[in-house]
Amino acid sequence: MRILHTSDWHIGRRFKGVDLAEYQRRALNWLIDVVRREHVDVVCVSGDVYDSPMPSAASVDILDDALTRLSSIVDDAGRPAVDVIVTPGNHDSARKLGFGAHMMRDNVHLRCSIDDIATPVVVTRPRTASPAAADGAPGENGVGGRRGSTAVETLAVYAVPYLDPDIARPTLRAMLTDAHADAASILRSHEGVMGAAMSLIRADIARRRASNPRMRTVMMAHAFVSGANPSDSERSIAVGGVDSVPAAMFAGSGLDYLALGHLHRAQKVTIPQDGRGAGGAGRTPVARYSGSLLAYSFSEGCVPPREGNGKGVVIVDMDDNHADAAEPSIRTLDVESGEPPLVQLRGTPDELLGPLAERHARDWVSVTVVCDAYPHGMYQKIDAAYDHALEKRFDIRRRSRTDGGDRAMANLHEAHSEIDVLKDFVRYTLHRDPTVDETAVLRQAVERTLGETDDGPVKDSAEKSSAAKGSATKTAAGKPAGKGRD
Ligand SMILES: [Mn+2]
Repeated sequence: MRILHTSDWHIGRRFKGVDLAEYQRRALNWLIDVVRREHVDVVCVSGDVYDSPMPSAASVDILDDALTRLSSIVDDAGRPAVDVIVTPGNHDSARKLGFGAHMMRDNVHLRCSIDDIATPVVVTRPRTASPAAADGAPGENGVGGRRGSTAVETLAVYAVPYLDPDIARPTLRAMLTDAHADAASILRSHEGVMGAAMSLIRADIARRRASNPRMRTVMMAHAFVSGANPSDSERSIAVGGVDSVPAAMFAGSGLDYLALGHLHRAQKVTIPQDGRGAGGAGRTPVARYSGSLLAYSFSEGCVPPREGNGKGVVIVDMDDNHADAAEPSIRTLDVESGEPPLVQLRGTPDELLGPLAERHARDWVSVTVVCDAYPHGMYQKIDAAYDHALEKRFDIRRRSRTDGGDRAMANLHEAHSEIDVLKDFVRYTLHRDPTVDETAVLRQAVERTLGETDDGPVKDSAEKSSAAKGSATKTAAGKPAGKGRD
């Protein structure tokens, strides 16, 4: 059985104002080609399909097109060759992504409901590797099965949508109660709800393996498994300050492969053996994050920079010729999205406008200018030197060491007026007092800003400001010594 594991498509995502739809379309075209070329049996999309719970019409079109084409791939006999399994992530609306799930083609599985987590998608295929093994246990005639063939291998895919602790807890509690398991102890945490899900899934795996010891298992989950390495483009899912589930939870679960989504960097996750692994059904899975389809933050650029930013999908091969199953074999393939290299550049104005600009003129760059003082016209020069300077920053260094270490940018306690704060800021950044001209500009800006506030036409604000004056008067009256004494 060949599985393609991918996640975090984030269809509809923009990057620093750039629409990524074109690159997402190219990446999915490539993915569909891979599925066809590599004779993939099952495609697992582990969450964050869309970037938003309210995807645009254009985003819905992209997913519709991908699912239609994937599910239309046929084998030599003209039968559907691919099962596509999709689960929602923390960016998706499970309800909306799951719309029409029951009416989809038999080989399209939108698994968006918590009720289904312990009911796997069962995929069967004719056994290919070893014809001699055909005397084994007949596989279940599940979805996508080849009817009439008893020489089948069976894969059970548990599809776990992103489990929000507050939303998932009541449902999981009811499911555990139905299963006569301990339902009282689900903590309000990712560990709590994933632990509950795992206890239901473990029990189901053990039950199915009892009748079909050769059955292979995959679990899709959208979660932050502790020990893994995040990037800058995942949205935090912390609850009570904790955002992760311990990797040890999956030890001895009976799973063969854990297809993770959520973290955008592709990586293997080590599941520690904790002793629970002993016993027939209790194998410990190989676990991986496939990573996102495209790079969605500068922190995901690769070294050396290259098109597609090293994003990949995972190809997992498992045969079931032995009940004492070997570890699945894993390959990763680079996504061909055409996404330009994402590059973070840092240097002096000369470096940035010289050699670095030559090398990275067409890349998508984040530029940090290191200098003593704000160089005149630098924004425009950067834009002239680079086609896509998507981020521009300045790291202004102090000119002399006698300036006094960690001087504050502005001292709000001692400032008497807005202009004092601005003058402090000029001293902090340029290490000198503002000139007369500069002071005039600053004063003008302050007056204009204050004027705009005062001109506010709303009666409310007049009342508020008089109320504020009132309280200020009271405070002053209460502290006749005035400011500076407390
Ligand atoms: Mn994501």
